[in-house]
Amino acid sequence: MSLLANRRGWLRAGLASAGALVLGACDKITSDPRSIAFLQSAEGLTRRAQRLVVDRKALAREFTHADISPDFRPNGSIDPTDADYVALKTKGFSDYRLVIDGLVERPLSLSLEDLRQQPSRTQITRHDCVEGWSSIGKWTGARLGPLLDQAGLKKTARYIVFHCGDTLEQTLDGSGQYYESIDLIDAYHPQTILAYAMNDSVLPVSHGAPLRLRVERQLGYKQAKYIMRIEAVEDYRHLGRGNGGFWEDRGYEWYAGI
Ligand SMILES: Nc1nc2c(c(=O)[nH]1)N[C@H]1C(S)=C(S)[C@@H](COP(=O)(O)O)O[C@H]1N2
Ligand SMILES: [Mo]
Repeated sequence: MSLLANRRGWLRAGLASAGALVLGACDKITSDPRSIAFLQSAEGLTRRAQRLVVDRKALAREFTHADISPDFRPNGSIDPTDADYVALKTKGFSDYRLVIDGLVERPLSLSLEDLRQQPSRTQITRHDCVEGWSSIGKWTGARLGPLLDQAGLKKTARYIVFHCGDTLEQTLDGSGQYYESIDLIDAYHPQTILAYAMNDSVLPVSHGAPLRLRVERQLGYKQAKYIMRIEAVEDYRHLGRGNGGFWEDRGYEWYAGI
């Protein structure tokens, strides 16, 4: 089993007991051999899982302008043919509204201009696709955390779901529409943004116009493009085929940490 898969196992174990988690109460575990026995104890397991969750607040590496890939590869949907999306695109996305609803006190409906007025962040990061390629790009967008605070998450909200405008696979039951979900740790991570610009230009259609997610501590398939609606939920099992995302419904891990 790969180190990454193992890490995810640990993390799952940690999240399963998330009710008992106190973020920030992170004890250092050294490479002292005496701590190995501790690690294997039940308490050690909890501490280690907890530490990995705390580590999730760390920033993803950022790069310089010189590192930007001249040919950032577009992948998956690159020009959606869904009628609603085509209608928006034809009008230059002037009718676009991002809806933020679900378990929130104040549902929001935001135009692109509204989104550009929000607290923003720019970052140059590496995108890693599970297919085995990486590209470095510069992203600018509205930080997700402050937007969720404006909407006011209800106490029962545990996940943030991104409903996309593209159907990646034609299925009879509609389960081929792209969607993704993240937890609140990633939603409030400072590098988690709703990007409307890429490499200092308006986000192109191939990369998810008018709005796409950048959640920099995770793999490519979590980076939802063509975001139409953001929904706060308690659980995601009622969506798609129940696993929290288009690719998760086809066998990929829900937590795709890097
Ligand atoms: N809506 C939507 N989002 C998506 C996809 C997609 O097909 N549709 N593909 C995913 C995958 S597998 C990757 S690697 C990245 C590709 O982003 P890019 O086109 O900007 O390279 O988008 C992700 N987000
Ligand atoms: Mo990907």
